[in-house]
Amino acid sequence: MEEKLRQLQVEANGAIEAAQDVAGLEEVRVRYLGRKGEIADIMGKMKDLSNEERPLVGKFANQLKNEISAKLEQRRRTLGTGAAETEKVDVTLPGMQRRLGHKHPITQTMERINEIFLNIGFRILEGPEIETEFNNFTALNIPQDHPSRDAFDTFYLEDEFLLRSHTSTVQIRLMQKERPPLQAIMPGRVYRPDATDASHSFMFHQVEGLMVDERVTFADLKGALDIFAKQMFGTQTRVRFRPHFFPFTEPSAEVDVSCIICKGKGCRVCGQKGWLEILGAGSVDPAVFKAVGYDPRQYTGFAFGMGVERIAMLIYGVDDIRLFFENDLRFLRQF
Ligand code: 2NM
Repeated sequence: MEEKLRQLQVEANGAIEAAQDVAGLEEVRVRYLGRKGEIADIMGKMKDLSNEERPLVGKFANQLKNEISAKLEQRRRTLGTGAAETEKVDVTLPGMQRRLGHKHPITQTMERINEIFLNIGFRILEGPEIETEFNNFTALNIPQDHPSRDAFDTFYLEDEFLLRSHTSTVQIRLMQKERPPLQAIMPGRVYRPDATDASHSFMFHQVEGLMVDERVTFADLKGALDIFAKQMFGTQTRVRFRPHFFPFTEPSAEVDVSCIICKGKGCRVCGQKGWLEILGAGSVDPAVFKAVGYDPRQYTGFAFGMGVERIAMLIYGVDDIRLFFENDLRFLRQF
């Protein structure tokens, strides 16, 4: 019986080496190690052996089982990674395409706005989102009883602090720190406790701008915004100023551009008007200059502000502001 086991050892080793694929190896395993295989057969016949012989043959049979198992495993690995059927490298296949990430559409829109103003001499400035009542309201000539100051329109924090409701706060900081000539834009996040719907979000982005020097006029404002509108929305774009009131500018205007969808003919996006409101603007009110310690007889200036989400929605044809903030990649990948 020992002789028979030695013979099996030689046979099994040969069969393992001869196997050409994983299926062939499996056949070898079944033939030698299977429940009705050669080794099981010998184990079954061990009851006929003498008491002296039985443990010796049993030990040898077990060793052989382990040996065959190990050799099968080893061979399976060489077949698996070698020149056999799996994992062949085909160098003629195209490379793996990696999907590149990209900037959020709001970031892209804000950077485009920034770039246009940078090109006509404006600096880009940022400031903190937690601000004082003075910087957010008082210095901007917003009266104590103005509705924008109440808790339905502003997020108040502890003490005198709040979440800024516009980036004009950065303009106040700039004017307190430096003297004219000044030319800067202020991009950033602002916060208002509006109920969320398709066109309102409690957090959105603004770009505001400021120019202050001796003899800056409303004509300079019109020139700057005309350049902006043509570069942002296309060279055929027209700009229209409608009189309005803001506490921080005098005179003030709401600024429309000819509809970027219908070019002014009237469509669903512009509500058949042919114009889209995109900006507020005006000449800086003398009261603002006084609040920051400038002499309003020496300096004049203009300021403007726009909402980045609104512009992105117009450019990309998005009809719900909430889509920008849900982080749904199926939406964001389109931009
Ligand atoms: C707007 C519209 C009009 C504005 C004015 C000032 C400052 F500091 F010069 F007084 N900052 N921002 C302004 C003017 C902002 O946003 C719709």
